[in-house]
Amino acid sequence: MVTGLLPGCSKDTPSGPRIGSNSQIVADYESKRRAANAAVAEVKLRAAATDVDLGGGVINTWTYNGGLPGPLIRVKKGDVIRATIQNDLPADTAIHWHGIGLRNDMDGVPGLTQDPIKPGSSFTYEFAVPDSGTHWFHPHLGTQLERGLYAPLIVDDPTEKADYDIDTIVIFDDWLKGDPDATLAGLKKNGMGGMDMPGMDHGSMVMPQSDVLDGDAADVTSYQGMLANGRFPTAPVVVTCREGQRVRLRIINAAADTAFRVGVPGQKLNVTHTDGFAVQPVEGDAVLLGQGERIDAVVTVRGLTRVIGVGEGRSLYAQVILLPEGAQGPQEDLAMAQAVEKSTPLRLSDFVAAESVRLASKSPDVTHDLVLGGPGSNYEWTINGIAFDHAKPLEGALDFKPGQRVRLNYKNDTTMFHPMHLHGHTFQVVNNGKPGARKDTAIVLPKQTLTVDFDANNPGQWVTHCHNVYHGESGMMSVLSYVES
Ligand SMILES: [Cu+2]
Repeated sequence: MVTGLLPGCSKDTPSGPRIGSNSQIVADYESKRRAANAAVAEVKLRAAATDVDLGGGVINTWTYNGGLPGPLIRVKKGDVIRATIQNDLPADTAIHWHGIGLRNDMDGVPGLTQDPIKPGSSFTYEFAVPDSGTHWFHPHLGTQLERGLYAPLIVDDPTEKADYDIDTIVIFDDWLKGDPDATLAGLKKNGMGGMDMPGMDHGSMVMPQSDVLDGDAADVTSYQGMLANGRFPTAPVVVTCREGQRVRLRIINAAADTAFRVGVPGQKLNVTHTDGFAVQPVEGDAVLLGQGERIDAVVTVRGLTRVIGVGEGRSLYAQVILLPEGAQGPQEDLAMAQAVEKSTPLRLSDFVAAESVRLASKSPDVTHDLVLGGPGSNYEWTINGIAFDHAKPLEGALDFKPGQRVRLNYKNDTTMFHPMHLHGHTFQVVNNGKPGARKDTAIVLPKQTLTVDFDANNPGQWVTHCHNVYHGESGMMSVLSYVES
């Protein structure tokens, strides 16, 4: 932990012209990253309002290609993705490729890395995919993620040793009652305190609390239920398996305002990856996923096997069922969900990057502090005292040069946890001075500091922000900018 520095400043901060997303330097790095014979995956996406069956009623919401989740994109490490998105929404949009160390001008941050894609128009993203893992994509704009615009992006590494029989993607989400923009407007109008629906009386309402999150678990209480792969727990997705099969679960938290405690009752999870990067395998009864985080874990099919995610502080759950042929059982089991709710999840400090993906040992060239603050009287959430303004994104930007080892200290000065995400890079958590997990999103607990290191090997301008959609949209976002050496 670094002390004695002004928030956001570092005595070793470099200066020089900033490298924007349209810089030739960004294109040059992509040329080096992209092999001449790289396979190109052609993807067609359409964002539009569609009817979706959540297994508890059909609703009309915004989706990719009519599905919730949207369509899986699956490629190999080193491939190129060429994805054309047709925007048939009544609003601007863009796509952020969460977890991919891609070229900066394809990162999908309107106002910083591209112009928004207007209704009725299309845009083609094209980028090389340098790293394998369990990733996903979604808009980085307003509350659109909360409406259901998200989908998995799996990058396989053909050289990886596979110690499992099949893999299954499990995406957890929280499903709001009502309109996300009205919910955000209600939060801004009423400030803090869970007054999420205009006109609703929250006088006696207890806000969600979580022991493993050290306090407040959420800001919005008006959730209809939790979803796994787009379904409520009463009508879950059932994956047909064979008894005894080892299943690699690729678990993604796509929720806006909910952390999930995920477990498989009756057995341990053998965690192999955090945010797509290998860790030294570790076993636990459950894992905790903040918004935007992913975990890969191997389990064994033993009769009807439930993958359960309980929304922290909500007493609501969702599940995917692994079902051997011929096995039967109740679709719902509240006792099983309660067992997961009471289980002890692995902590961030339990994970250590595998040797193969560990950063070279090196002391930081530049250190930046990011003090997380809020909420203000109009529900502003801040980094270093600044609520991010899309009209002037570089206000408070933090600089470094290509090739530098950068250290970030996320200092949480609030009473709530924040799942902080960094675009375009996978950092390495610093655990009491020792190497921790490689991740791109990590929970910063209230009144705690999370220290992470990364190598500045992907020039451009990248946001780091809270992946609680309501916090990110209310200002908890900042730009990290490369400057020319
Ligand atoms: Cu936050």
